[in-house]
Amino acid sequence: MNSIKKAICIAAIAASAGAQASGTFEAESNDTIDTAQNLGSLVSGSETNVFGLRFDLLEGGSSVDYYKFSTASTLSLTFSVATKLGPAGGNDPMVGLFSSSGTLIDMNDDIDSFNLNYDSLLTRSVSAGTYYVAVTGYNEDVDNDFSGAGDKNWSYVLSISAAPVPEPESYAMFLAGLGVIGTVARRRKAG
Ligand SMILES: [Ca+2]
Ligand SMILES: [Ca+2]
Ligand SMILES: [Ca+2]
Repeated sequence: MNSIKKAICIAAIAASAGAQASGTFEAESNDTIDTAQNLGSLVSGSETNVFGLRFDLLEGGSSVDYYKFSTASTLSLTFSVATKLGPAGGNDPMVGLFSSSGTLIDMNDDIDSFNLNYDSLLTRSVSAGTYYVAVTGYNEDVDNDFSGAGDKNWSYVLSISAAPVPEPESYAMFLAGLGVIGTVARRRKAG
């Protein structure tokens, strides 16, 4: 392992060790944006997990589950919806990110439908503000349907990870740093 790789590894381990993980259970009724469950303010390095249910037999069980959160700065957010049977081709969740006014910003159905992984994964940079994330099931009759129809009768874990979005200056410094390393390496080779 060369020193650059080592430095990157140490940085990655430090970043993961610094993550603040928290967990909670879905609270019914969170079936509309107006009654969304509040997950609070997300900060860089945090990981928020929600254990939720989408079962016919429960009150509100086949509705969309809405969660509300805010961010105080620009963040790169990763939303993952994991079901027990998703990777085995059983359960089929969808995840959607909505603006404070309820407009769908972005969504994901399947991580990899070709390999029968029907769980959901979405990464998106957002500026400071209030947002909603919704979990529902894939509806084979209507594309991107967040009405609550669609696949159901499964439990899920919704995970939201928040990471910083590098500023343009950091990119410039990073590239400058690589340039210096390259120059040193070339000099060493030449010498
Ligand atoms: Ca539910
Ligand atoms: Ca619900
Ligand atoms: Ca899916």
